[in-house]
Amino acid sequence: MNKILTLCVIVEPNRILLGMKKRGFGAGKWNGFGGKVAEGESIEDAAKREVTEECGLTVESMSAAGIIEFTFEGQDGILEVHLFRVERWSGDVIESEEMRPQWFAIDEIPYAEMWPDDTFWLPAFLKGKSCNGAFHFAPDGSVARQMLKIGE
Ligand code: 6U4
Repeated sequence: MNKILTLCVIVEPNRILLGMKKRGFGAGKWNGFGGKVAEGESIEDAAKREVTEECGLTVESMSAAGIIEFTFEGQDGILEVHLFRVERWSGDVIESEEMRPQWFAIDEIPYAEMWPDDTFWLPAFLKGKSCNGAFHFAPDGSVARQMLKIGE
């Protein structure tokens, strides 16, 4: 079964806000903000809710920036992750029980401590492109197969 997830990237011209996931899926990795879409909730509302829950900010405007599907060797199901570029936000960054947020300079993104697919799509995303694709993970957590279509 497909699980629908959101991933919001909060980015300024020279820096990006990432969160250190403290528990659950992806713990120990720096990531954008997002999570599962709740029943009856729109994907956009879910994305905005997760940003506020995880780092305290309120999304004022964002745009859809692609969909990436993740599959895992030996596991059924697809994670369908909807990417959003957060363009305007308000409020103060606060640490949550789930995430420790931190700003990183664009040339100091900690790719080695992120999901390994991020090295494929995040550089294009940061140039304002949309990213659609699929990544299949090997049991050791590496990317076994991938395809990516970079848009405008
Ligand atoms: P709970 O613990 O149920 O509250 P929830 O916050 O709803 O969890 P969670 O933490 O499972 O959802 O969300 C996972 C987050 O990780 C989503 O933002 C999508 C993101 N994600 C999943 N796989 C990813 C991958 N391979 N690369 C990436 N982000 C990924 O960059």
